[in-house]
Amino acid sequence: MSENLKYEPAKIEKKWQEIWSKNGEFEPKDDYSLPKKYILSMFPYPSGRIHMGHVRNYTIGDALARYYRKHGYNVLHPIGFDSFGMPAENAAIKHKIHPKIWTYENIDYMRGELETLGLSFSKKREFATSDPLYTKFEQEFFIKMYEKGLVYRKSAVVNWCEYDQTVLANEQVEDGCCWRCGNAVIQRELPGYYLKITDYAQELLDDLKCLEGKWPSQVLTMQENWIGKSFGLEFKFELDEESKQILEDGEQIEGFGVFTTRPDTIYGVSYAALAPEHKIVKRLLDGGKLEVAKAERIRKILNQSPRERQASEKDGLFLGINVVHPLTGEKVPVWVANFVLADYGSGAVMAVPAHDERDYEFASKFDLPIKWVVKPAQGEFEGGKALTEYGISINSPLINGLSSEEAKLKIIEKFEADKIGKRVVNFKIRDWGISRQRYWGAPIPMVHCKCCGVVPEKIENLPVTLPDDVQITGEGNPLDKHESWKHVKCPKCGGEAVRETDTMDTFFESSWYFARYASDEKTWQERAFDAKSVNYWMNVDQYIGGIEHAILHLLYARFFQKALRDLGYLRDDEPFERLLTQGMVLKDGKKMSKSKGNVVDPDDIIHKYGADTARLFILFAAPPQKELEWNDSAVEGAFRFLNRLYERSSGVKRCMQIPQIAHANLSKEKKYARMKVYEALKKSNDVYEENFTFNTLIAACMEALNAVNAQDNQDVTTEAFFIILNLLEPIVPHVANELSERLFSRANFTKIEILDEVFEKDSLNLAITVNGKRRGEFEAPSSASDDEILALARQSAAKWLERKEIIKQIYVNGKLVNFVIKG
Ligand code: ANZ
Ligand code: ZN
Repeated sequence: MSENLKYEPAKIEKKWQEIWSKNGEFEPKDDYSLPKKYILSMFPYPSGRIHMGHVRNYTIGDALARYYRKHGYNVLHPIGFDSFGMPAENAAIKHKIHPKIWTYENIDYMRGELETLGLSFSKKREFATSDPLYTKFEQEFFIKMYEKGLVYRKSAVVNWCEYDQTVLANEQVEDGCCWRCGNAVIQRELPGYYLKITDYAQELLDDLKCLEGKWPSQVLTMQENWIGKSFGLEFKFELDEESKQILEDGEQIEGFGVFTTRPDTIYGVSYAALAPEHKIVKRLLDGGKLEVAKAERIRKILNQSPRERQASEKDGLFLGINVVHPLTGEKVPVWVANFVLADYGSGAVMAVPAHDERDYEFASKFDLPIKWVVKPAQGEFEGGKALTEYGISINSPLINGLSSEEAKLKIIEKFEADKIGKRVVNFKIRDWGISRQRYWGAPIPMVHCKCCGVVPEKIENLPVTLPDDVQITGEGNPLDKHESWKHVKCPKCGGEAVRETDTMDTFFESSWYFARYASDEKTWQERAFDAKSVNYWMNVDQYIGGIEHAILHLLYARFFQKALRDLGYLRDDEPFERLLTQGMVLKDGKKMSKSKGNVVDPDDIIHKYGADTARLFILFAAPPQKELEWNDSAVEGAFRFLNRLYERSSGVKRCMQIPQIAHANLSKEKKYARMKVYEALKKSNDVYEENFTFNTLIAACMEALNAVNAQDNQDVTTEAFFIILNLLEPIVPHVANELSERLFSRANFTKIEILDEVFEKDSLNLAITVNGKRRGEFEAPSSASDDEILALARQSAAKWLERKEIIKQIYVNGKLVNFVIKG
């Protein structure tokens, strides 16, 4: 063959990308009778350039998509852009560029970058979440949810930066200061819209069971903890008479409720603790019932976010009031404490320092009594800390000797019988506040009317779009200052009204984009989804993304799926059938990041070696779930392998199908080469469909190629190329398609039968044991008779059998020969 077989990635990659694009090879088909696979990598934020994390994410998804396409599936493998959000506004402030322009320029650039990687995305299904057509249906969902009571408006305490005039997410508060301007963050009550994710708490928890074995167990545990279901007792502490008088001022306060998951420890209560926001604390503060210094300390805690309080030392003080223990009648002092959360349970706790760590820390600091009411079920307790495990009740008249489980139920029963408390279930998960005082987001489609109050925009008026002419300074919300946009007619009475100027949390957009891809672009104009196609494609068969989304995004998306199902838009209960969380890309042991200066730019790698090398390295360097350490010489290695593959292909016969080979007649090296090739083939289904250990498949292909290079049979080489190119096509699609076109006219790519004969061994490797002791091994032809094998064994074992009497010789089929000897 005289063809020039120099590997020139730039040339062939461009060529194939154009062919794929021209033929529309990656567009999903509308034939719903075909078996389908929906493969989805999490869509990117258009920050400007793609990074190695993207390359990893999209290469994994692409390999799967290409694999399933080869195997006859109708594949949906879409991409889009999660394009609303803060960075666009920050760019606007810094570079005086409009967020929209910045965003869409970035999208164009990144789309080009993704194309150079040869990713098999559908082009027709691409969208950006800031597109008005996307906003339109997002607002429709918001209104439908509002009408159903799944969206509501309330005032709540939020992190507020006075300087920037905006709410900050917990993640944007650094050491109590605004991450952007550095001013102190305060806690402020602000009205906003909330999504009732708590309505779905139980279902979100229950359905985690269906995901077992299909999602990483770590993610399931994180979601379970976040939902945080617990059951226990709620009861009311009565204030004693004196305390009632202290609080007497307005509406009578008789006592307060507490929630405990450990009613079995009730005899160990040594104080009660209230959240600083508790109404009793407020009453004392407002009534001037506390010393100035005490009031000051409480106000300081009030100004901290829950997160900061959690991070700081336990703090609090005695409030000068007492309650009565419901079982013993003892006097229990009431404290205010920074570790009691205002919005969990009743915002108050019965404190049992002996058996709760936080109560213990607090009691130790303030010298409060510690009463032991549980002992370990087995062994001794060494003390010096709280005994938090379940055990056996002690010092507890009603329940002495019972296990903690039994005691818990017995106390609940008693409280219920006496009508002084009840069994309750609590969830940690909170409703999702989605209001943001920002410009670059989807406007919340609500109108405030003087007469009608809060009114949803009419569906036919959607989308409510952003005005382009705004001043973005970073102070306050530009929408709030845009008079002509803001003032509208009330959708209900036609009177003077004002638009809601808050926009939605961008997690709102990423909570349903996967379902949007499942309808085609013609549907998008008119409806959120086309029922037939969305029911065909959903749910996502394989979702791929970073572990950093283990809770928020994945939980919100699960919630949306269920809420949209109940609104009649979708069918499935869960959006993502299987989830793969990819590990981070590191360099020198650290996450690649601009600030650490250890970034490797994908563009540079593609420019130097081509996309196939980048893809091969990324999938070869580590299993996808594990961290991946960047390694320049391994990149070189990947490149060299592709060169070898390319050069070696000159010895391959051009043909349209796998040559027939008479295996038995081949020499040892040739048989070995075939075995290695078929070993790789045998592995491949598991790799692509089950465990995603692409690295082992690539290694198997490399070994196979080496074995092929060590022999010279053209049929064996041809067969090897046919198979290896098939196996590697999802990973290095440009090289594989190029060679396959030359050698096999791209004839393909059907399922290749695994031939058993290539795994049959010519010779047996047998062990020799003498009196049960292993002495060595020997080789015998597979075709040898038992007698021939024994004869061979005697020869090989001559050293140990010399001048000995053989009493018995036993051949254990295929394994070993044992000699029993005397002397
Ligand atoms: C007494 C007790 C004794 C408790 C004991 C624990 C161990 P989970 O499981 O997370 O639901 N608690 C109740 N409301 C609280 C609030 N608003 N802020 C902070 N802590 C609160 O936790 C329930 C337990 O957390 C409750 O059970 C209560 O302390 C505390 F040996 O009551 B426990
Ligand atoms: Zn009105």
